[in-house]
Amino acid sequence: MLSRFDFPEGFIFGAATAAYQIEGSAFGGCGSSHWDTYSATPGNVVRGESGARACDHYHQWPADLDLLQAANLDGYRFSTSWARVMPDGVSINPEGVDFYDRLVDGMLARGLKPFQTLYHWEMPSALADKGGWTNRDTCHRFADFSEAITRRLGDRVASIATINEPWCVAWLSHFMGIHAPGLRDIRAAARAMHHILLAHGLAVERLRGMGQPNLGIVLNFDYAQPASDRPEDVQAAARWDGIFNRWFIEAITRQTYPEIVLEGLSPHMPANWQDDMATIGQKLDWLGINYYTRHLHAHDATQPWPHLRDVPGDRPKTQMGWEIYPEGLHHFLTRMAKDYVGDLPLHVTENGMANADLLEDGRVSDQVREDFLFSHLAATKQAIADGANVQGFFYWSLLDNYEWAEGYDKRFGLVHVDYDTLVRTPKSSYHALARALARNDQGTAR
Ligand code: IFM
Repeated sequence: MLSRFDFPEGFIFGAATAAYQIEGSAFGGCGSSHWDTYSATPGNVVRGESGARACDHYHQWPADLDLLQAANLDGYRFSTSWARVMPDGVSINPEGVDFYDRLVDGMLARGLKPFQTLYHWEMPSALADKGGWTNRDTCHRFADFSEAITRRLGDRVASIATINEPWCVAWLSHFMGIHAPGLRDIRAAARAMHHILLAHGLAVERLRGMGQPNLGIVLNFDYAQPASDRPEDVQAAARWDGIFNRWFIEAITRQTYPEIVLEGLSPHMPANWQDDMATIGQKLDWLGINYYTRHLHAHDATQPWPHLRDVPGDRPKTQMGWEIYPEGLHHFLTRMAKDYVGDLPLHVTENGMANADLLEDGRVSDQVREDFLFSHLAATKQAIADGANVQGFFYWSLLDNYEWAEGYDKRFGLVHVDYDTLVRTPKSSYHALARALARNDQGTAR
């Protein structure tokens, strides 16, 4: 079994959450976001569930931070909701900013390094009404938000990520229609694919100008393999790889978009998009990598571009139906280092699994999550040995929480949450991780 001492000195072990998924959007003067309205529309979310109460972290945050500390974690990846900080998208809600101020101080008091994410999907409804990410102006409003919250927290956070998972923000939400705002429109998708990157670039430019250190972005990656060795399927996997895995990192590191994706998106891109590429290509201080699974792809001539059909793989699957494939994490850590970012610090900012966990006699036994976690830690360790400069690993998620379109059905937490009583129960995976991260009294060895 791996332990903290199998990783370089100073490696950060943490857990991650996001505001809408845990806080409760009905409290503290939080404004309406597109997730409040998307979930209020029949058919979008399992049982029409929303983040109105979620895990009530807005009130229970001290106990939740205690759980992080008791697990011997070094850092906490959290997000600051745009709709809570700026309920109408432009003016500040002092109560919201005060909440995050207390939260960050609470982390520091417990020896936890705060890793902040600026956008984990709470687009204020007032800005969604104006087109959200299809509207270029939203990028400038996002830079304003980034500046406002950083003026309050920037002196105490360890790092800031601009956007969480731009692929989900743009493609999943505007092309596949699975997340808010639920569009299935290639033109909206092309605009969002570009504007989310422009928002990132403008925010980095603004924060860098304020002297803020440790700026990065969190990209998600999906291991794309062809369903067969037929050339059409090989090309299909390459298209998916382009849309998911290359579009964002190539824009940031090379100031270009992959040709294989422009083949489909070019006619729908916003005018003069090329002029934004220098802004998008701001220097990063670190890169966050979220990794969960792989997909197999086949060519589907019956569908318009990108002509794709998923084919089920043969590995065991999580409660989400996602294949467990730790080799993919090693692939992306070493690929990012080799092809794109060299020695830039990398963090595994999310990795975890949903499981149909059962609370029995006050305990949750989730051996399958322990195996998942330690196999992905082993893949990370191997990537470090193979030259990737990985400096942190954050498990998704600390708590069972609101899994977006899946509502509260899918449990990703190290800690079980009873959604009726809100009682938290650490699972066996939590205890296994805490043991692996324990130090002795001198803080150096067990
Ligand atoms: O719950 C999400 C999180 O908000 C973003 N990354 C993937 C997780 C699991 O689906």
